Amino acid sequence: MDNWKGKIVYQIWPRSFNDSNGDGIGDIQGIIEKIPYLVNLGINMIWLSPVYLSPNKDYGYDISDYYRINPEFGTMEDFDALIRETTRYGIGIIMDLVANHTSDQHPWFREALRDSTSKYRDYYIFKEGKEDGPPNNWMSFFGGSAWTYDEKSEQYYLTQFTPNQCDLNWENPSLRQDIYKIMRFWLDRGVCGFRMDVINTISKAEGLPDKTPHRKGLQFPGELTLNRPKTHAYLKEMYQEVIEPYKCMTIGEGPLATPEDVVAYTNPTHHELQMMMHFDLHNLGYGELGKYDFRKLYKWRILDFKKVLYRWQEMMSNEEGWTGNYLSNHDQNRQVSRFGDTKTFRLESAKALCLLNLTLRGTPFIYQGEEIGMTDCLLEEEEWRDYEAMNAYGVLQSMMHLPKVVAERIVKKVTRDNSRTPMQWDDSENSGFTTGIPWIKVNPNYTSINVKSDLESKDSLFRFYQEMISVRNTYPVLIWGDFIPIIERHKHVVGYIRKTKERAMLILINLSTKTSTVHKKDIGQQLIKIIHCTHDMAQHVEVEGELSLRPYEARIYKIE
Ligand code: TEU
Ligand code: CA
Repeated sequence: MDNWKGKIVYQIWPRSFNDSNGDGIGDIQGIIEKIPYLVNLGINMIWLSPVYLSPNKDYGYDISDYYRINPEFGTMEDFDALIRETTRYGIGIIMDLVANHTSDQHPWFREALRDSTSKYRDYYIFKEGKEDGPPNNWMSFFGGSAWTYDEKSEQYYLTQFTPNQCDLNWENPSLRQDIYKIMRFWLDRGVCGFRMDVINTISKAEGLPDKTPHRKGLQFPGELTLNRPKTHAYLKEMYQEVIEPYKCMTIGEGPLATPEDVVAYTNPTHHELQMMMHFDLHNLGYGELGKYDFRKLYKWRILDFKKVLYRWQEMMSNEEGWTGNYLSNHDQNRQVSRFGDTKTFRLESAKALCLLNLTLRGTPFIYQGEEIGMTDCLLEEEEWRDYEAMNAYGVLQSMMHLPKVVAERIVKKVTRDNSRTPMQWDDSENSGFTTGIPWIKVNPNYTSINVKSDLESKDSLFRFYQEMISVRNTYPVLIWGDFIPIIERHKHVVGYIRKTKERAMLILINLSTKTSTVHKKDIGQQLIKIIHCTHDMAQHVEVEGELSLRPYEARIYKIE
């Protein structure tokens, strides 16, 4: 089943990709229109963020029917057409499997509420409260208590994300069978596999105990709901029931998973998942309570970035784990805004980050719009759309006692809406995304940053992505090779070697806004031949024994 690991995945967040009928919301026909664009880019797999029926409290991650397509996005016929059309071009689709929770509008949950003796009551996690409130002190991922109150039965139910996303009880074997049934349904329709939403939190500690009870206030449950032994047992069962028989692709989302956890999930001999995404690069500069903990001011040093990167890459390489690598997605800032430079070196830094992602060990994920260097979008309060942001805005003021202006600054900086603004196709009104009123504001920089003008430019980022995809496909060492870090203490340049028995490649990436020098003796390789570079090499002069990299310059060499 290793064939999936060599794929290049493009993530589509459908609501903001392409609107075909002018209602301001991206849809499946809109995706079909853009298949030639994706074929041209060179990707061979699409991760489709949820398109199921959903009341959209968390934009599709709150599912009310796993067997139906949200009418905003189209019909089941549209979906079948998407599968047909992508298959023609050898592009596979992976669906988003959101199986830690359902929407509170899902029939299972409605039945659980209506009749507390129904079998569906045990599909969820209901519990009596304590005298002074919820059953325990767990904090939700989005801030506030992780419990929601049901007045009718005077019990609480667990909601680790929004209060409308009810955690499922994976202890219940019949619930697990229902999840496998959903998976088989979509696999039989022709999807190639699943990206599994927060799959590392499906098992909760027995008895649902308080986290560090001596501390006051809500606590993030941490190991009480993350990466538990039973999660591994459930995944092994899922492997037997669905993954192995269908030979499907599986990528787990693993917030707060450590390299050790990811090896446990993904080492092929364990029969669980093929790959997992971790959050450690994205969490750089966050305080210990997560992204709305602003105490480190979201600052990070290249050396910190390298340390995290090297630790993960080396561990996966040595222990046969496998990561899905990404620098942005629908939950994170745009990558040039987060890890690059949007002022002077937008294109250069976008290329450097592309070269990084496409030369790492693991499977690269490209998030819609990153191939043209889209940036974060400044949104005013009335333009915010995401629950997480709006909730955090309140929590920062009420619980952390921050003045409104400061809370507002923080939200604007880290809100997920930053990366959810519409795809910028051209410089016509609404960036060519819709002929109607877009559901969320279009980034005003669409007049200069858009697909059309990028393709017309001699410095096209899209073409750089094409080239890097083809370099990766030409040199399998970039996919399968071991990862060996070099120049570990260099303050600006990320350096590593990818190596198999047959071949070795050297990668150097200047992540800084300054020209930086690498001494040839420090890389320990004499005969190197350049394969690809973010910058024009023609008039570049280098001193004997040194490699000098311009701001955000990145290069791949073949080691002879
Ligand atoms: O994300 C899980 C997750 O860890 C995030 O909620 C993260 O804490 C947050 O985005 C940081 O800003 C997945 C989905 O990708 C996300 O869109 C959903 O909201 C969430 O699960 C719940 O389904
Ligand atoms: Ca539409």
